Amino acid sequence: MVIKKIQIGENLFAKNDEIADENRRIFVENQIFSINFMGSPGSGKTAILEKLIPELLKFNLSCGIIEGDIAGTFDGERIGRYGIPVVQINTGGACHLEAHMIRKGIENLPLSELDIVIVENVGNLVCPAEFKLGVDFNVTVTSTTEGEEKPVKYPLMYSISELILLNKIDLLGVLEFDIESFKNYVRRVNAEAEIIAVSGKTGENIGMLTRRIVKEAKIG
Ligand SMILES: Nc1nc2c(ncn2[C@@H]2O[C@H](COP(=O)(O)OP(=O)(O)O)[C@@H](O)[C@H]2O)c(=O)[nH]1
Ligand SMILES: [Mg+2]
Repeated sequence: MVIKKIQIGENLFAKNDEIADENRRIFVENQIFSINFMGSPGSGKTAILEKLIPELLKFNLSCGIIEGDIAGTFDGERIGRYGIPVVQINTGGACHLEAHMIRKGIENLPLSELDIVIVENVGNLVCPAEFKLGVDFNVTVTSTTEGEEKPVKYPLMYSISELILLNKIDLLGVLEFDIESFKNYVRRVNAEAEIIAVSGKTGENIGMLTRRIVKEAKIG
């Protein structure tokens, strides 16, 4: 019997990378700075975007958002209230966005009018990190309620991120979460990434996050 071996994983990633490279070219051609927000469900990705978007608008940077969820339009509706273009993508079961889904998002955004495109990936601490999307900048959103050690338990996402946001710092008083210990765990998997502690509820340090994004957007 002849056995035919098919490397599904490799093919899948190669095709994805090809589309991701094309996405990147489209972003560059349109002079758009593109960001991918990743993190667990409930870490506060949408809440941070809700605080960040008005701040970016104050810098006259126009934003478009691609919302990724397995199902539903909750987050698209939350972001839509800010009067900016939003595309909601439902993966129908997949735990992550892939490059071809971002392409669909891009096709449905007014790219020539935008300076920044922010993707909110499907809430998951593993899968989204495995699929390149073709963006400039990866952000992991993690929150104080998740525990300090998550960077070493789920290293890939933290290791590919340029920026790590520690969210829900307004809850520090009621949690046993040690920020220094969290930063040390991050350093074990990523020596370079900047870490900014924020609150998507009170808006604490969203100014710092905004300045970092504005700086990157101007360079990029
Ligand atoms: N106390 C507190 N709650 C937050 C903060 N950020 C988000 N939340 C809450 O956490 C829950 C999940 O937030 P959401 O933005 O939907 O998270 P996502 O799934 O990562 O997009 C919601 O109930 C938010 O109100 C924060 O900084 N502090
Ligand atoms: Mg969300």
